[in-house]
Amino acid sequence: MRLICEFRKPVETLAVPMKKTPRIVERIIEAINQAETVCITGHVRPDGDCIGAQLGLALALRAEGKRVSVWNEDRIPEKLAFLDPDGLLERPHGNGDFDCVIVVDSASYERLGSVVEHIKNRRILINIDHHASNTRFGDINWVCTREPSTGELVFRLLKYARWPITPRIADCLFTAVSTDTGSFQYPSTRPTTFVTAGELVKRGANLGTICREVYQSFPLSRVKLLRYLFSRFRLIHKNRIAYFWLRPADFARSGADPAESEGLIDHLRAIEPVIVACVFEQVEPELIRVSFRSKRPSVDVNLIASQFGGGGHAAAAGARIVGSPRVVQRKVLAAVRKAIDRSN
Ligand SMILES: [Mn+2]
Repeated sequence: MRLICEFRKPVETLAVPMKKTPRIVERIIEAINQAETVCITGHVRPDGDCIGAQLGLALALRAEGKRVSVWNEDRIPEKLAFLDPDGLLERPHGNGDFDCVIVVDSASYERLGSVVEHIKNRRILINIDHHASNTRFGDINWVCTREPSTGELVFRLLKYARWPITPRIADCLFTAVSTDTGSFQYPSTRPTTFVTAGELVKRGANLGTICREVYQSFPLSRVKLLRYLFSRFRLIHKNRIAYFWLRPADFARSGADPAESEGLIDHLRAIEPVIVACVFEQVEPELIRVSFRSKRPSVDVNLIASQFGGGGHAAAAGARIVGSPRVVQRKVLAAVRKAIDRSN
């Protein structure tokens, strides 16, 4: 028995195998090393992956002596506020003179929203992302679509650069990896995702706090949104399409912040016969935000969203569509029906 134990691989070898640093990552490290001022930014309505990747990278670069700004058009969602006790995240302001701007988790430059107005005076733009629909808008583009989260890419960047991963950074990156894999449930989750998560826990990620804040606590206002969802959602196409309209009045009546609509769609997706779930949200009278989730691998919602100028992943995507609610709904649901009928 003793022998068997000795021949077992020690835990250390579980580490994500680090081959020679890829050329693209070398170039990113070089660019960061040469910069004194860095801006780290992400997409509008930031999610756990975006915020976690931004803050994790920001903390690492601060420790390296960089002057770092972290900018998003929208505020940090309440449930992620525990990741930013010092308020590193700010709204964009001024005409930032940055040596280097790093964009994380954003499929296109437009996804940065109003941030683009404030980062024009930059020397270099680095794009780190995992969306299939990424438009390669940076001077350096590290787009790795096999990776289920941008947080995992940032983790690898830190390891390649040998920048220390502190417990706080581990919290940020674990949150990123965990939220973008639906807590390691989406099929995008890979064996290495668990290894990365394990390494982050080893480096001090506080699972108890993260799970309590991110998954096990909701403001009452969000529960009210859920009540609207369950009382008003519609099923069509032999119950294979579920959809729901979030109206401005719903936010007003529930007191919810628009960020709290994040994840509502998963409750529609979970209904048994549903293949595609859609949530329509009226952002402005003639501007509709549509989110899509697909449960069938042959129904690629990234393709559906891109017909309307949006994008994302095969199983989760979104678009912002100009038009009246009635017209947008008709066009979108027609596209979804078509995609389902063509699939097997
Ligand atoms: Mn992401």
